[in-house]
Amino acid sequence: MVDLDVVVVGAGFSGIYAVHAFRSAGLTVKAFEAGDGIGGTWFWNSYPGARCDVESKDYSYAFSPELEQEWSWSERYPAQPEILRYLSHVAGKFGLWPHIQLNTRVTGASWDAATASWAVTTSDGATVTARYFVSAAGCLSEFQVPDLPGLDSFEGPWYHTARWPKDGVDFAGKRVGLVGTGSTGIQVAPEIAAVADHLYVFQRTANFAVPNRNRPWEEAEERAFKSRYREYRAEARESFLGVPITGTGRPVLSEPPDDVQRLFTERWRAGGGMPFLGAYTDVLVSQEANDVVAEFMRDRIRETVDDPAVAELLCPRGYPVGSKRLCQSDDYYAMFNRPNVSLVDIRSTPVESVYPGGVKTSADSYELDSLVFATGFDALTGALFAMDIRGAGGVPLRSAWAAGAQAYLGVAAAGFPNMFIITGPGSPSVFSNMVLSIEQHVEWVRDCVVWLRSRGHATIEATAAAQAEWMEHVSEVANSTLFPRADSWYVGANIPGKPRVFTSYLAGCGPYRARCDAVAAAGYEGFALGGP
Ligand code: N01
Repeated sequence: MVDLDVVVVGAGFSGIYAVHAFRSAGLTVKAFEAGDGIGGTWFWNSYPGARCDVESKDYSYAFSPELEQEWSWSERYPAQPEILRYLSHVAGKFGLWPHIQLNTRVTGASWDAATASWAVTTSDGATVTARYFVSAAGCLSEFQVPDLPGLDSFEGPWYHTARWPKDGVDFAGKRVGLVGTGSTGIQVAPEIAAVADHLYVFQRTANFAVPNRNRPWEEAEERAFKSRYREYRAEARESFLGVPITGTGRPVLSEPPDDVQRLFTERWRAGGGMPFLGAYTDVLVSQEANDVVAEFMRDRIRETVDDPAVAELLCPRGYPVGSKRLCQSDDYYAMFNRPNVSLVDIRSTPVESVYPGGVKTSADSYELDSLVFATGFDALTGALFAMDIRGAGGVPLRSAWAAGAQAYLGVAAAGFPNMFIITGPGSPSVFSNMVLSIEQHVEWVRDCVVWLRSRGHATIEATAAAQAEWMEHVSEVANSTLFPRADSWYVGANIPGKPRVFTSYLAGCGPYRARCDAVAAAGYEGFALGGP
């Protein structure tokens, strides 16, 4: 006797929607969530300044027209607390709370061929069995703290942004060191600088950031927008990034330079990364085109930052703009004009150690009261490997993916029957509006399970051949772009020893959806189906 139809790991955007979707299809489902609240990435990353850089109207569920009409976002870009309120509202509205078990981490899952089910173990010592095992554990869940010699000896408190204390941190009067200048570091830095005695930003790699131009969402604007929300969502589904963007449709290199400067200036003033990088067709495929954008952005840094030496240090070099995740901020660069902020170049003078009173680089020592790490995540595979997942024949997922993650359509792995990964490696996932991609995956998996039941199939498993062909295609598309050129978390370069594989599908959300639908329409082509 199997306990449930579906076990879901995690209660972030994907887990919450998965619970709703499976329940609505008449399946029994339970989600296990390690946190003491729902929200996933938005639950854990509660650092000051945490805000989504996809607009609220896009970064929200599309499955319920009633929900999208009744919920009002207060700002163009949603801040972390507002996203959590939204998700709580969703869980309440659709009656999901009874099906989510908080404070419970999934520790392992083993496939049992005899019963065609998964045995899922949890941190409370329980085991539950289910026909289907669905990971909604997130792409950026396993956070990374650098292995700095002497960190244990540091006398002050230190924090990682992905485990921020729920009661907040008071930096007033403190000398704070911040390590990490990615999307997170760039968001948290101005908040710390506003209250701290002094902020030292330890920068290994300078990052490109476009302005947000965040602002309140006015009622009239909201009303007008909501009157055509359905049409907008339909456009989003077919779009490249999961957000409708109007580009020129022309390569930057074919345009008169004055026109290029004018258009970039307009888009810089309007704010937002997607419209900026999406203005021309060749920016992410041609280094020469990319250089035009990069230089435009470096000029904006130079005109914002007063000290030319600091400005030069903040100017990113050595990788194409966009090939590391483009950051967004209205105040990061200007923050370096404050007298209480210093930029420390740890590329040329690396951190050697942490001592009880601070941080020592090869050039200097910095007396600090607190340290903040915004040093990122073991992306895409980290959360999956944190569980002991064993597929057919007891093979661990870690071994199956030792040379790099492999998943057919980014949703199912050969050797792991009846297991699905929401926004897994090989899908557009982190290169798209995540909420849209989550909904697409969850709905595809739900429809698949319903179909299997209607046909009396007890099992489904991606074939090794279909998976290999898909990953080859993923890599071919990636290699036609500039993305694999940067040492980024996109290729696993931030995790020592991780195989360097680019595992996101870059052909766009619309074409990807069409491919998934075609696979389903062909009776789940590329999957082996088992009998009752
Ligand atoms: O992490 P990151 P993140 N010594 O990996 C540095 C999403 N997100 O948390 O580049 C010194 O991007 C590292 O330096 P380097 C978004 O998808 C979205 O900022 O490796 N430095 C880098 O500067 C994003 O991409 C939003 O040289 C070390 C930083 O730490 C993803 O989450 C907001 C180091 C890590 O940057 C992850 O962003 C926040 C070391 N040993 C996050 N190790 C929005 O929607 C690492 N670093 C706005």
